[in-house]
Amino acid sequence: MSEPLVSYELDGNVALIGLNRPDKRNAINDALIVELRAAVWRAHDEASVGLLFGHGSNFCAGLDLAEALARATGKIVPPRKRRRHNWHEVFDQIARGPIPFVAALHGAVVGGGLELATAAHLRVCDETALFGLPEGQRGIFVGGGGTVRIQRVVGTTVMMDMMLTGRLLNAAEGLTEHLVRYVEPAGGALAKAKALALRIAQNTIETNWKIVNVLPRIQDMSHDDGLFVEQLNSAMARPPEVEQRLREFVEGKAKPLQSPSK
Ligand code: 1HE
Repeated sequence: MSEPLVSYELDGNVALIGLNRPDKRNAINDALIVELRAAVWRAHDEASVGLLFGHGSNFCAGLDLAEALARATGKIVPPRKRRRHNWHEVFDQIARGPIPFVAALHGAVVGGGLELATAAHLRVCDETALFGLPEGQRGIFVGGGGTVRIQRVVGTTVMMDMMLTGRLLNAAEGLTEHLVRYVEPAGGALAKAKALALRIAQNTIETNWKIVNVLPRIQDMSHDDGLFVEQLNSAMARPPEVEQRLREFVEGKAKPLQSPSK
């Protein structure tokens, strides 16, 4: 049997989801999207946090250009279910599903690879990471939610530059432009992402759900509507676990907050 295009492993309550086409730099073809979709849905069912990473020397080289060419020249027809299984659906289920996702990035994080990475809620890279949007050079356009998500992360000025010139940003630039929150030495992104995922998994499932679902929606709202939705969410009935956590703090038994350097 051939290797899966997406690996899946449940480590405690963290779902490790690995793009697994290293010989093609984890380029995303239709078959990979179908497997990624299944992995994300499975993580929703059984994990508290998802972790995306790439096998081999890169996170992801974006759209499979060979398959795109074959499609453009009529050599292959898109699967009938393509519309329902497309990138937007899967990436949105990462970005606005029930659990947070962390992405561990290294090597090429380009085109659709960057779109996938920015669907995750927290991104870590190592020093080998290179971020780019080479769609302009390939004569195509972003199609995995990049205009919505990447533009929001880096701002229009930076995204315009990345798309018009196709220039790559290194890890330090990625940090400056908020593509990542943490930069690790080469080879260190996955371990750091796992540590972050484990920490996030200690939050209540309800609060994590609110963080990843309420924040982006409030960004789309007016000031007034945003405050109203915040109030609704903060006033929502609290499960018993919350009472216990509040009591731990009030009784001086809660763990101190993490120091900023960690
Ligand atoms: C691929 C792809 C791919 C590699 N589709 N096959 N993405 C891009 O424009 C990026 C294209 N890729 C690259 O620029 C480079 O491959 C990398 C910088 C990512 C890595 O370089 P390197 O030297 O390590 O690998 P390589 O020798 O270029 O590639 C190794 C193999 O992977 C080779 O196949 P092989 O059969 O000759 O061994 C490459 O053809 C294959 N490969 N990248 C197909 N992308 C929904 S809209 C989203 C739009 C986009 O994503 S646009 C960005 C597309």
